[in-house]
Amino acid sequence: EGAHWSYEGAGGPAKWGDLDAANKACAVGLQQSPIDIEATIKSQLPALKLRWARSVDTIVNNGHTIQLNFAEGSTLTLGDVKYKLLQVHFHRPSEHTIGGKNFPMEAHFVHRADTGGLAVVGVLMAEGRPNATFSQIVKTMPAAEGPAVKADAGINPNAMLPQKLSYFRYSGSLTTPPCSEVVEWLLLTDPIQVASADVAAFAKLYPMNARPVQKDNRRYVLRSI
Ligand code: B30
Ligand code: ZN
Repeated sequence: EGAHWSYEGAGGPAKWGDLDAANKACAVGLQQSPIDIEATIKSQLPALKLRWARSVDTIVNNGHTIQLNFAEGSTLTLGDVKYKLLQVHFHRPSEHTIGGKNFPMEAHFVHRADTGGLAVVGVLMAEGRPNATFSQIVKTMPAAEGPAVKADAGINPNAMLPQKLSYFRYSGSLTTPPCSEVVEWLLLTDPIQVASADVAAFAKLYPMNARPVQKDNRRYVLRSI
């Protein structure tokens, strides 16, 4: 686990590019994430075909977030590309901003294709009605950094999706070192609601684990119709 980077101080986002030769993209990449979503282009985009099973395997506090790892068997199909669901993890506050505004949290469902390309489904999290699945995650998350432990079999990733799967799409990067520019970002337009007490419990472990927004350079953001 890359131990030296952080969200504040000497190992903070402004220094990520200098910490390791492998992290050059963090400093010089022109397709970095996250970004502020402002002007978008309405487009006929493929539907997000999410076929997620209750295949959550382990939960881990890895020192920069809480992450749930999935067993084989959950997929995302986008047009004719098929991806496997690997993991979901959380950021606070949201990494993507909408018109300059962030949300209390953001979930990242990370998928990988056989070609190595990643597709991350981002879900913005607003405070409101409790989400039973997120409550279950918060209740069982390890308080200290350590090894992955078996996750509660009841955790259903589908219950952390809004009703409508409209999305913003743009080409970007991992939001953590090495900031590799291999990510097709699929940020859902509609947030989910979670209990403010659950956000507060997450914030006790991770008060701030969001990279600042990056320049869009020559990129456009598409919005599904
Ligand atoms: S994100 O969705 O852009 N925030 C990775 C995947 C998705 C994002 C960021 C990073 C990733 O796979 N990173 C490499 C693996 N990690 C180990 C890990 O899973 O937790 C290596 C590392 O960062 O040092 Cu920590
Ligand atoms: Zn993330």
